[in-house]
Amino acid sequence: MWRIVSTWAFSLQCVRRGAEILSAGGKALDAAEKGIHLVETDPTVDCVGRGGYLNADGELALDAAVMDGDTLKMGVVACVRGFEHPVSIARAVMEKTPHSILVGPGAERFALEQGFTTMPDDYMITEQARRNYAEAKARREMNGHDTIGCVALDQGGSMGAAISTCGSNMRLPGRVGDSPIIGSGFYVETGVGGATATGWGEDIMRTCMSFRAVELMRQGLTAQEAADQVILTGTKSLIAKGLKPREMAVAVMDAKGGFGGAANHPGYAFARAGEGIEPAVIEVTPIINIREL
Ligand code: SD4
Repeated sequence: MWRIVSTWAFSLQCVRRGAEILSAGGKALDAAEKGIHLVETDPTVDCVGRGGYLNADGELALDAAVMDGDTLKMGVVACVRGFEHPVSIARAVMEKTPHSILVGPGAERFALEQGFTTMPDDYMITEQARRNYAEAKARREMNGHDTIGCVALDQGGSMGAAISTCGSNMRLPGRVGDSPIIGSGFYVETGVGGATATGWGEDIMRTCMSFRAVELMRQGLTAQEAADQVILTGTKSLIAKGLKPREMAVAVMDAKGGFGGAANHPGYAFARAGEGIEPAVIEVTPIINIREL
């Protein structure tokens, strides 16, 4: 039995690629990483890799992570510039170093040493990204959606997770969101489950959303129950502290291959596939709607 789930409708391409790998007997982490490659390269996805949102200095700095559910090892890179596949640099951090996280110039130097090639700005930064930047700058506004996070379960029963993002439009240079933060943007443990988050990183980090979803599955909740609960309680916790919650959403999978997705806003969907389950996008009805609070 194999399964794969990932955030947002545009990740159907990731799920399809992952499904090919998993159905042929490939590993969970390979499916998640190789699926995410397609989205990192796709210039139309505006919050991942090439074509992603620019920071306040007009630079494209990327964050990514991988986690191996068998070993609980992870690899993370943050604020790397000029590389098409930060998710694979993150995997090299996990596999080739004694560390878990490399950031900025150190991560870029490591990537070059590992043989990753840099890509020029005129390939990585699209005209649309420059237009988004100019508009957001004029409005002095930070915005942004569309991180890809992916959890996979392979035929050997192993689980893996991976995530890749540029973060929000007009973020301060050096800003890192939830995506590459263990337990916030991603978490997976073979035999228990995996989760990945998307949305307003500062809020997702406050509630350690992905780790909490996995802990709920350890207690016996299904993926869908865990997804609903972390979004609901996370949103309510922020309200109880006097904060105005921003958009948050998750894609979750339990160790039995059950899928879950939840959001605190309309418009979220996740993609999923599995043995005997055709790749498809599942629209999510918000479990709580911040726009109506
Ligand atoms: C971040 N959570 O950097 C990411 C952005 C995101 O959908 O998920 N957008 O805060």
